[in-house]
Amino acid sequence: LHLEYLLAPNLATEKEDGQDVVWGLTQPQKSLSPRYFYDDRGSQLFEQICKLPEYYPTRTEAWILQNYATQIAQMTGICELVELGSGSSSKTRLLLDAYRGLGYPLRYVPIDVSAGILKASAKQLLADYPTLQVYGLVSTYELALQKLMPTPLPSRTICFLGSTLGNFNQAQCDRFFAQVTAALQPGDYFLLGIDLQKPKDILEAAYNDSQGVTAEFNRNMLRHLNWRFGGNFDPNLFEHRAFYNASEAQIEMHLSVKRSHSVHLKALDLTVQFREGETLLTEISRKFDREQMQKYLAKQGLKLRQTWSDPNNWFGLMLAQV
Ligand code: AVJ
Repeated sequence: LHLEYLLAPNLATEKEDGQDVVWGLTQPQKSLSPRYFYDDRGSQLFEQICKLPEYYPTRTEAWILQNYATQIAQMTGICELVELGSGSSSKTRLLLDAYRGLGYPLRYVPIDVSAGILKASAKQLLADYPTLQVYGLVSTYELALQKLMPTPLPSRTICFLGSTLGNFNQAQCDRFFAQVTAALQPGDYFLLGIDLQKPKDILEAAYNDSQGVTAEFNRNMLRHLNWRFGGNFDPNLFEHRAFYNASEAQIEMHLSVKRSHSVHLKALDLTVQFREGETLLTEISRKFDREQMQKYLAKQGLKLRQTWSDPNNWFGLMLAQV
């Protein structure tokens, strides 16, 4: 059998895009969706973040997968792997290795808003796993989950790794889980990676790295908006700020405005005033509690089958079943 690789470009509609930008920039606390971090340059910067000494989540989750991927594969049996926010797919390789080791057929559906990184990593995967079938979707999670075709394999596992769930507030979480469970059949699985609560200094260091990569990643969102919506943000007028908000149990990343100025976004017909000292919220990264998450999953109709963690209990990987 030959490898299949299908890319559906621009599934994400531009129309749906701009509206949340207009909304976010006209609220009292200005904000933007973290998915605007991920143009091709942003995805590259994120890959650099994952290798930073201060940024523990990626290597901690990878450690869990290195140790338990075979157990996960044994529990799910033969299944199609759908990955939301697949990026470089480097952690996914640990899962693919486990399924391959058990002699299971490999079918992978990576979903990402960044076409560049999706294409490059799908090509590399096809070269490295000769029996793999890949169906990539360049899309937001919401649209891709609606577009999933029935799988020819006995079941499906939707993977949501890296604690990307932390980007969603409670209302967004509720909506997201409704979309996920709608894309699953009874017996299907959901594999979720979550960053767990831990001392503030460890958390804050992870989002304020000494090399300034996170600061660059944060400001890159403005460059992305400039080319995407014909904007004239000057990234030099914004400073990276990241801190732990303990009462909300979340890291917040802001861009702090150095001096008052206005910004115009042509394609959105929008002019925005920024005051000196005002901040633009670009990301929340929630830190979760295992027991609370288990209860929450149950409320969403997902039965927790197992949780794996690292020796420090810094990160959790949960396998749930519909
Ligand atoms: C990809 C959303 C999990 O919140 O830690 C990394 C993104 N932001 N450094 C995170 C991020 C700043 C990351 N997630």
